[in-house]
Amino acid sequence: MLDNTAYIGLGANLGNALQQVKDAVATLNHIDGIQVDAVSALYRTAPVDSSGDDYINAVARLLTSLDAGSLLDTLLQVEKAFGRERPYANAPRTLDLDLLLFNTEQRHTPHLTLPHPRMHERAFVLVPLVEIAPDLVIPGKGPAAGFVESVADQRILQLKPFCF
Ligand code: PH2
Ligand code: MG
Ligand code: MG
Repeated sequence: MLDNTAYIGLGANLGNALQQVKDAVATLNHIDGIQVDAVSALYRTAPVDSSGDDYINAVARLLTSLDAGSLLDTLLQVEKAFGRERPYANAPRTLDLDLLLFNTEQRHTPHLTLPHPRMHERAFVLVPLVEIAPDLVIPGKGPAAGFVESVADQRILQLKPFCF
């Protein structure tokens, strides 16, 4: 049963970033125990605490039978399959899949912090997230929409609706 609801952030700024983000959504939807329930538009965004080209970002809502740890492992496997390398922190990447929210879980472990600790500070997460979940509340923080104004200085451009 797909009893859990997760939100993930997708990002890429190396190779054919736009195609990789689209292909990643299709790949996730094909995995047993994961169903992609909604995807935001694709966005072009300025790198935040990072270098290289502009990013392509999106946010997806997943329904899943996996627990948070297994979902995280799966996301890391998909990143690897898309050629992800980690030469240094926040290096340009072919694909980044971040677990933002898992149900209303709050946890802080060495491998996984929920909600994602910086999600409320980043336009490239908040804007696509609020697009697909306007009333979403970030556990321990408050309504996601309430943070959008505070990231208005971060450049983000909606590219096109996502079809999958
Ligand atoms: N991801 C980061 C760091 N900076 N900037 C943008 N615009 N988009 C990202 O996905 C991104 C970032 C760390 O994962
Ligand atoms: Mg990231
Ligand atoms: Mg990541």
